[in-house]
Amino acid sequence: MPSRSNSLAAEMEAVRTLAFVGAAATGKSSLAEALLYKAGAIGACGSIERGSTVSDHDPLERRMQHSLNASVMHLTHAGTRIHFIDTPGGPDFLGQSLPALEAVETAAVVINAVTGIEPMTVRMMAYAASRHLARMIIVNKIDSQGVSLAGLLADIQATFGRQCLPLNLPDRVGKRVVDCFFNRFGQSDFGPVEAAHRALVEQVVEVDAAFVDRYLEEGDVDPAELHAPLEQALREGHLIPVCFVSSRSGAGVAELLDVIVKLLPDPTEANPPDFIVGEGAEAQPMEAKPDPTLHVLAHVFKVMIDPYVGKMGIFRVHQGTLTRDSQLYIGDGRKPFKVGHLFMLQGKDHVEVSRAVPGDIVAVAKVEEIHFDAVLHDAAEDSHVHLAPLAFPVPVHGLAVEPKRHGDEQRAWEILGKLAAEDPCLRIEHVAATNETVLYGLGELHLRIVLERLREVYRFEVLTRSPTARP
Ligand SMILES: Nc1nc2c(ncn2[C@@H]2O[C@H](COP(=O)(O)OP(=O)(O)OP(=O)(O)O)[C@@H](O)[C@H]2O)c(=O)[nH]1
Ligand SMILES: [Mg+2]
Repeated sequence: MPSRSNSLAAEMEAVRTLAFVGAAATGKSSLAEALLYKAGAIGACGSIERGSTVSDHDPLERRMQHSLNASVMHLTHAGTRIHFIDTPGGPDFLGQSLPALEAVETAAVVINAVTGIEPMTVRMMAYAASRHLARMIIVNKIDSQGVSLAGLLADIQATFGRQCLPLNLPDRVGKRVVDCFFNRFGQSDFGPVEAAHRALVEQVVEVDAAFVDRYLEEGDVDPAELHAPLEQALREGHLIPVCFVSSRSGAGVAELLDVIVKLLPDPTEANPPDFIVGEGAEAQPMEAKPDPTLHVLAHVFKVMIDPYVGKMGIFRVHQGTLTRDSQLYIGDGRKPFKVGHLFMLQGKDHVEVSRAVPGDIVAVAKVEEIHFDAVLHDAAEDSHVHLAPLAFPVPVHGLAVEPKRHGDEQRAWEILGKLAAEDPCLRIEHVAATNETVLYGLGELHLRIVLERLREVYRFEVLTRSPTARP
């Protein structure tokens, strides 16, 4: 009989986490949908055009046909639980996309085969590297006519380095993909598979001198033996795998599920997250251990506030095991809360689960004190643990607002406070000198969406104008 701690460790090692990031309209939400459908997590495959994807569930997202919020989903494939976070690609929504990087082992940067590398591709590759994540590139829309996928791969290598190497190759003009890691035979749209296989194996063995010697002596190494060096290469950024996919035709979707399970890091194989203990200049680095038997450390990377359902805190477990009976402290708060109900999210829906191990992304509802970036823990000694802060862009785009109805100022302040609690890149300030309430966001679109939320979700009307220049 396996002991309880062995079975929890096995459960943790069968968890994968990834965030879909990258430019808008590259097909991240469509890809999330295709993966859910392929894995049997949903019965029908929704589409952006019909406004029926799991990820883009907010009426505003459906109307705009763009994601505006990070959306958390999960599926099971080959006995492995895959948590993934779909993020908005627009630069105005970095307050949603960046925190997703704090909850995952792998940043999957999605590139549109038609438009190629975009400014947001470059930014997200850099953000993910700065958090020491494993990175992979997913080239989507390979069904598109007249695109040069070989040319795009050359662009990717020119921009992000020769370590960007395909794990699979498009074949039959993008109608399917062929594996080039476990397999070395056959043809592809890029020519013989053998060449890509060799490039990949050579890149992986480079991280370990013993494997280099074997490779030179024997001429090849069985890829099944390369798991440990491959994980090391991903951790060190010595390999950035590239996969090809079409979320529309389904080409490469099943293969991507297999890649996630077989090759992407589990919580024990990735670089540890950047935890620190202490405040300000006194803060010291600290390592959370992906060990389900230790005390709990979890990080809230997203907060959702629904006017009817209330607050939901969504967090990633980094250490320890959580159950419904867990009593958790929020940062340096004195009073613990009892978890009660623990959920895994599927877009707007959630399923109750009995426990969560390191790697799991779960949520609790109706805990008022929970806030964005909080660390949840069950040991008093961890009350000063934080995650190293993200380098968010500074919201400098200002708009003065006042309620249409006189006397509603207090309510306006409360509702805006809720919107700001959900969005680390939205700031609200009362400027005493001019007696104005000013919203600061990342751009015009960001603030327009905030105003639409005020109107549609909270049924609250405001008048807006440019903020008065400060005296
Ligand atoms: N031809 C083709 N179109 C696709 C594919 N995947 C997505 N699309 C289309 O591309 C458009 C954008 O898709 P989304 O899934 O919304 O892209 P996104 O990356 O989530 O965009 P943001 O949420 O704005 O960041 C939609 O019209 C999709 O139907 C694909 O594989 N092939
Ligand atoms: Mg989207």
